[in-house]
Amino acid sequence: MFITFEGGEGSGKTTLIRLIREKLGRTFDIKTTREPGGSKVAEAIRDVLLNPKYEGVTPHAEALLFAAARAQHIDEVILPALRENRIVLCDRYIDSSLAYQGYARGLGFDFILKINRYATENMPDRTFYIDVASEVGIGRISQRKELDRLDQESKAFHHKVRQGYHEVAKMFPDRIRIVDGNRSLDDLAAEILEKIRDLL
Ligand code: Z5A
Repeated sequence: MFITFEGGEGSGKTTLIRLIREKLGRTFDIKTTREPGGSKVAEAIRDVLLNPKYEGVTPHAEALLFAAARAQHIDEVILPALRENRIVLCDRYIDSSLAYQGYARGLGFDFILKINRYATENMPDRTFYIDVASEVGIGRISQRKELDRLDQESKAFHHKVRQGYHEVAKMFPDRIRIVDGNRSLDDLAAEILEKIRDLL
């Protein structure tokens, strides 16, 4: 079972994955991972993508680098874990590329789907999109960490990302579940856990 978590910055994905892992890990063998990154090579690509010192990355290069990191991550980490019958919980995957590069950057969904077809043919079994207003999410993380190159984008960009996710959810209604992120993390984890248990 390959499950992904999507959302804007500060939507709570990282914390939710940790909470769900704690609970599900009592019964199942869980592998948690993230994008961009998850393996040595993909983490190196992550640095190029997110470190503000690489401010000249063009939109097309950005989209291709995310896809390259994904190609490495899926072959090296996700597929081996699935072959061992582990449940993979992944923080972001292809829907991030659709919402950020396809929609907010304006490269288009077709372009993103096309380049990602070279990266992987594997789609998640289920995706939870944690929906919160972009100002809420950015407000949460700005107190916590140094903002990376994409965090530093304009408010308008982050607002578009959210709109993009809603368009992506319409494209994949069987796979993507929209979860209202304006609740406590414990409530959110309980709801998602119940949905995962139904699936299992
Ligand atoms: N990106 C892309 O453009 N294209 C792609 O294909 C891919 C990624 C794969 C990765 O950033 C960046 O790459 C990301 C998209 C882009 N860019 N931006 N901007 P990252 O991995 O560094 O960060 P992130 O994925 O955006 O996650 P995050 O900022 O760390 O947030 P989070 O994981 O969703 O949330 P969290 O760490 O669990 O929570 C953040 C804080 O909010 C924390 O203090 C929590 O306690 C608090 N929080 C969260 N939810 C709640 C609720 N419900 N109540 C109260 N407090 C909460």
